Amino acid sequence: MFNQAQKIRDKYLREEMWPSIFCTGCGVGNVLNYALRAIDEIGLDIDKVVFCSGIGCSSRLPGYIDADGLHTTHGRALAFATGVKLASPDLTVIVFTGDGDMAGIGGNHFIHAARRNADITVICVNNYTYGMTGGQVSPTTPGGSKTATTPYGNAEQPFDLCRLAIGAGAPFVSRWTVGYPYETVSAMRAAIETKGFGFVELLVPCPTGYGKENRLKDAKASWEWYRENTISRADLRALSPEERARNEKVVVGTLWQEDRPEMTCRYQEVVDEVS
Ligand SMILES: Cc1ncc(C[n+]2csc(CCOP(=O)(O)OP(=O)(O)O)c2C)c(N)n1
Repeated sequence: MFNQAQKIRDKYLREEMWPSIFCTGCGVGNVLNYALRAIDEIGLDIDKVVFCSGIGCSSRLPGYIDADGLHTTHGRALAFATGVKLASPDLTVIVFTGDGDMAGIGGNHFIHAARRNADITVICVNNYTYGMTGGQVSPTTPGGSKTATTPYGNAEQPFDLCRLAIGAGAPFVSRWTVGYPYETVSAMRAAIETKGFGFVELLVPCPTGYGKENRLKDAKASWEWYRENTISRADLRALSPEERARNEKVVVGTLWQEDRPEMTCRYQEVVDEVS
């Protein structure tokens, strides 16, 4: 395990960027670890990978990777990523984004990128809050949760990002928490290997921005909450119909997989037809 961690560090990280900006107990570093392991397992040439991100703690991830990256404007990572893919279809394009970045200010880009189905991988770090700016309510904050801007509890209903992605046309959709390392690495691999819009939502603790308002003040309590409040698809299937109907836990697993025509190929077909 140590050798593997050392290998990932030496091969992919920009050590001059350390220490990271992440707080104690934050799960964003784990997301980076899992993504790099997925890339390593596939055997991608890192010089042929472009990382795109918007603005937020999670969007800082490309800066730690010794590879080409676009740290863009808030909510616009998917527009940049689509442009990179259209201009250079041979590159692997991976987006790191947050729930605020992708589903708040970037919500419209999200649904249209899924609809267009360009061959990009989107890793959305859902920490239920705007972490970087101090823990405000986000489009995924659970109902009733306290945040800096909902001190009496969030009265709104959150987005289910995976259902949104499926509805908009994404051909690969998976959700995990950072407490499932092997499953997350596999899901990231599958998303990268999908010829089209591969979406992985990761539920990630933010003890500083979200946890402190919601009685998950330390890292341990935050991490345990994610384990206790999620259930895998396999475990859900094993329940009786009555238990399944009563389930209130967040379901994790690969939620959707289908083949759909990919955007850059469709464009190439149009070009070939008219030229
Ligand atoms: C146009 C614009 N509006 C607002 C901001 C302020 N801002 C910076 S990060 C951020 C929220 C990021 O939240 P999220 O994407 O969930 O990332 P996290 O920090 O939680 O990882 C906001 C609102 C900005 N930088 N640009």
